[in-house]
Amino acid sequence: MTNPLPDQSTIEQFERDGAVVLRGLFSEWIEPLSEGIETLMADPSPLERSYNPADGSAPFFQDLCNWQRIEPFSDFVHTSPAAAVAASLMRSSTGRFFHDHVLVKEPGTSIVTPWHQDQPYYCAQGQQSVSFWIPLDPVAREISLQCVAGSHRWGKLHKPQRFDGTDLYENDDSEAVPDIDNNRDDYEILSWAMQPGDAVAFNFRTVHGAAANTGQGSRRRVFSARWVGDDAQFIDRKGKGSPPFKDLTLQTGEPLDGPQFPVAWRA
Ligand SMILES: O=C(O)CCC(=O)C(=O)O
Repeated sequence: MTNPLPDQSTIEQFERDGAVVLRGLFSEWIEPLSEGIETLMADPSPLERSYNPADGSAPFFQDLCNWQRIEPFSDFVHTSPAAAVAASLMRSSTGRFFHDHVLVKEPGTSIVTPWHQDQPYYCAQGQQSVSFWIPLDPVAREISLQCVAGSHRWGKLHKPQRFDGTDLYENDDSEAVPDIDNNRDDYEILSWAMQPGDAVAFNFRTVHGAAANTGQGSRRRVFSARWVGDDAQFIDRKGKGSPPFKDLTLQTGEPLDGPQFPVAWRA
């Protein structure tokens, strides 16, 4: 492909809004990532956390941290343009992989992805971060990822909750995410109709969510790849975060380094 690196205005948009769409960046990765998701769904990991709606509608499959055992995911981490593009968006001299997350909303599922920020779920802190939300199916704007422009600069981390509304951490008295759905006019909400190969790049602090997959009549498979930059440090959030990284011996404030977090691109 031609030079995949974002231009200056894309980087500035990412910095200003906390989210930007990148068209066609991963077109060559649709087939391998689709194969990877098929392999994963046939043999999910212990971290699988799918939701089966009480109303009997279709499930919302989720699984995390599979890049080391699913070859196409590992290839993506090491050989796709993602690491270099991530570093460029973050203005970092390194693109360090944090983790992968597969999210498949089967047609008809009533599960809404509630508004949230990712950073408080993670054992990572730092300003340099980016998630690539990569749909492998066409996604209508109504059910696409939605991001609140500028929310990564609100200066606070809101209470993380599981997608079923339960608190992630015990005794967490942090502020809940504001009621965005009932006050949509107060916010600039960014969302895009997506084609396979496109990606939304967003900061770990950006407030985001997504509608249920009712009405579209087809699957909404997403491969999400999350990256950190030079300033990434480990943080112990005093609870089982998501993903729950086992076997880490890092202390709060130490660089987020180790075989689980490979540097896939270096200037
Ligand atoms: O795909 C979704 O429904 C939500 C995605 C999300 O929350 C994320 O990638 O952090």
